[in-house]
Amino acid sequence: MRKTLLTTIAFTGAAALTLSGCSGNGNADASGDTGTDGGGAAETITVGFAQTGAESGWRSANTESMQNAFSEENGFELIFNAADNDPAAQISAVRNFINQDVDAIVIAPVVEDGWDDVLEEAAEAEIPVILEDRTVSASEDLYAAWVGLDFHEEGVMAGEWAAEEFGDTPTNMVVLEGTTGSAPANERAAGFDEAIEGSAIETIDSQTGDFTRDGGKSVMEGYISNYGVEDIDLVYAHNDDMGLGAIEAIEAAGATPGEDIKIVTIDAVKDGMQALVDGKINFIVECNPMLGELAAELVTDVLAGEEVEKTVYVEDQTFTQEQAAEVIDSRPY
Ligand code: GYE
Repeated sequence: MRKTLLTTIAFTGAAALTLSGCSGNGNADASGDTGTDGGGAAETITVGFAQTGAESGWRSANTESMQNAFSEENGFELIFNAADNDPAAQISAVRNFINQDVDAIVIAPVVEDGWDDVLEEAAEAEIPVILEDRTVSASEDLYAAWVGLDFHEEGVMAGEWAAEEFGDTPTNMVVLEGTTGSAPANERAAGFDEAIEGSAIETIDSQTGDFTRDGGKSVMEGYISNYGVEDIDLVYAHNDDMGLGAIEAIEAAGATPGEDIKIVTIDAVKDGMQALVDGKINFIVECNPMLGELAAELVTDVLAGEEVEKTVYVEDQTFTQEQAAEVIDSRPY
């Protein structure tokens, strides 16, 4: 599998992109103009960033990381758009960036499908596109590079924990899915299902909570009223925020999250880690949101005409309650 893993340590240094494996040839059409003038003095690089929205703690940390990396101090002018998780609004934000003739466009795509036309328009306008966080189903030739996480592997790690925890004990699981059609929702579901194959865990229901705390809470309330707290053993939430919403619903129903109903989530943001330390969540798979520096580096390199790695994966880890207690105070998000 073509894959490059970067540990969190890499975020601090300029050495972050010491990569191996397949080198993308970029995209001749999408390589665009350079961000420096002939005389050597750096020109400001104007970047349009189409963020998904502000649905979760992960997203806030990711936005902050991007804003810090694409700062004026670092030679960027960042035009920021958050699409409120609306795919059509996000595509029109990208069209606006093309009309404004920005130097480069960075997208955290809400959903995987539907990108071909606007990515072709960017290529025609010779504006390189770098994807961060989520992936698209469009051809790799339509963007210069992608940096993010291995969502499938995150699902596998969550599922392996569940299979280990419940073993052969018949277990009723409900799932709180991320945004329908998004890469992390698709891949975290598939990875988890693979890992629990052959176990006694049965998925009794699976619905989207849209990666939000409110969404997780109201879907969980529905599960509780349909099945009763006593018939639900395990919640798999595709992110911490939905798990935190589920905790509220479980407590409101008079049950104890983490004991009566076990919870496994993905992200490892502050509030999720606190709930893990408090025993309300049982296991968390990390999803590192600090992608700004790597994205900025890719933008700079692509604009300079350098060959960049097409696919840059950042490594994730997992946390038990004890591990969370050890690191919670030192984590940046
Ligand atoms: O897990 C979730 C956020 O795309 C990896 O989006 C990201 C996901 C993250 O809303 O909290």
